[in-house]
Amino acid sequence: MRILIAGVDGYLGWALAQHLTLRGHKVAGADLFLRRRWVEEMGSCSAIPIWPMRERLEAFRKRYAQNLRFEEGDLRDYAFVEDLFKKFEPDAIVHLGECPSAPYSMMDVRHTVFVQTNNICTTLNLIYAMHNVRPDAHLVKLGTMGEYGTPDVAIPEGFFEVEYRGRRAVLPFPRQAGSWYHWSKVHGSNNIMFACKIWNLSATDIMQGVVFGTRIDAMGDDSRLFSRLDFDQAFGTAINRFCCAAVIGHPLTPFGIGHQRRGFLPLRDSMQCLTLAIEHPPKPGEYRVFNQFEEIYDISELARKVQKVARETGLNVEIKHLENPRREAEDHFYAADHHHLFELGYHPAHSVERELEIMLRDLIVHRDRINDYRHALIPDIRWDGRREKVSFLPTAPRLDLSIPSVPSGTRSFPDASRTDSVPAASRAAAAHDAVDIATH
Ligand code: USQ
Repeated sequence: MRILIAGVDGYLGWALAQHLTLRGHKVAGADLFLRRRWVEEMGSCSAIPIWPMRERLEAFRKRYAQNLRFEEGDLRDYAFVEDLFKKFEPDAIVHLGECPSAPYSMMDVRHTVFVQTNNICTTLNLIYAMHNVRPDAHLVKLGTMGEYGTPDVAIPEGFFEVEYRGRRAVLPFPRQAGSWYHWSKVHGSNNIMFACKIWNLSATDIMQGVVFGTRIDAMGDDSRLFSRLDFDQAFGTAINRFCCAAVIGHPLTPFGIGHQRRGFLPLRDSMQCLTLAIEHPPKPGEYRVFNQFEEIYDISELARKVQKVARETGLNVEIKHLENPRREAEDHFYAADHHHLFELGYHPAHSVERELEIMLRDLIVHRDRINDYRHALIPDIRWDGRREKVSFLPTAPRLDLSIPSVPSGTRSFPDASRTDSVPAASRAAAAHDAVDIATH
């Protein structure tokens, strides 16, 4: 298959180009290197050093015995995008060319407008180029589980059946995003769904959870093939930040009560899932939604996992809760379906602990580099618009036991009613854990 990756220089894009090439696909990529600039703007750097594109391409040629066709350009420029489609004639387009950061989008009006226009515009250009040049191609668009927010009911994969005033219909599940960035993804999803309807395009909208991990097997040992890994407040995701903090002895930082639940998946599984979606395209005119995550965890539980694996690796690190810079539920119901990818043959590669072990080993060698930027671990971008560093909380905040909770590490919820009845004992245990953390 001929696959175009929009945003090939990023955390996911660079790994995916290699994974797909190994599977025998012909890959081309485009990028404007904005991610490199955004992280610099955050006063940080990638924990794993990354090379200029020229060196990356050379290493790629050496390892895979073929060229990765690369074009530098702005996906907001329709002429550039159409030209790319005409030259490469893709069968599938993977859209990773967006600004992926909630905090970055919350900084001020300039950043909000940038993130929304960038993300909406790049998506519109890609769907117009599909319509005009490659109408039979398949768009694989990276959405986010964060489009759904944290509703008090189980989350289906995109659509659900509703009965209202005696009539039934299958409708898109309501989106309740938690940042301007997450809303930009909702707008992108709506635009793609509409394009499929009016132009008979096919698209898979991937609602991906929080990704973590330093490597995929395809990369081998050539450092020029490694993907970036960020740990700053805006571009570092929770587990990646915790692992970078662990190797420099910086406390792990759940925000607030720390019982935010999210779906997580390792980088290597993200590659596997994206590949499954690409290799099993939908029918013409079909807009389908996959929820892409491996397991649901709560942030404090993850911090404890990182702490445990770090201890086994000889690193002692404490967990200290930070004042939450975001406006979000800190302890809430969370259950989501994710059948589609398992039905296509998804097999999680490793346990979370095994993946954490690999990450910590990869990161320890860059300890000095991370330490030089340790200031980037403490957020100052607040959802109320202020720019002011948050403080450590003196003790871990306690759980409010009136809020229904679900067990973590849960995989699939075909029957939503199953998740509603968590025994009070589990909630009490969780509350006990919260107190325990404070004593570490
Ligand atoms: N969190 C902490 N401590 C930290 C960092 C984060 O408690 O040091 C909490 C956040 O408050 C949030 C949760 O962990 O409740 C996840 O935060 P995150 O920064 O790992 O992820 P998020 O901002 O949601 O965004 C990331 C990616 C984004 C992707 C999204 C998937 O940056 O591109 O869309 O994960 S999801 O979260 O499912 O929406």
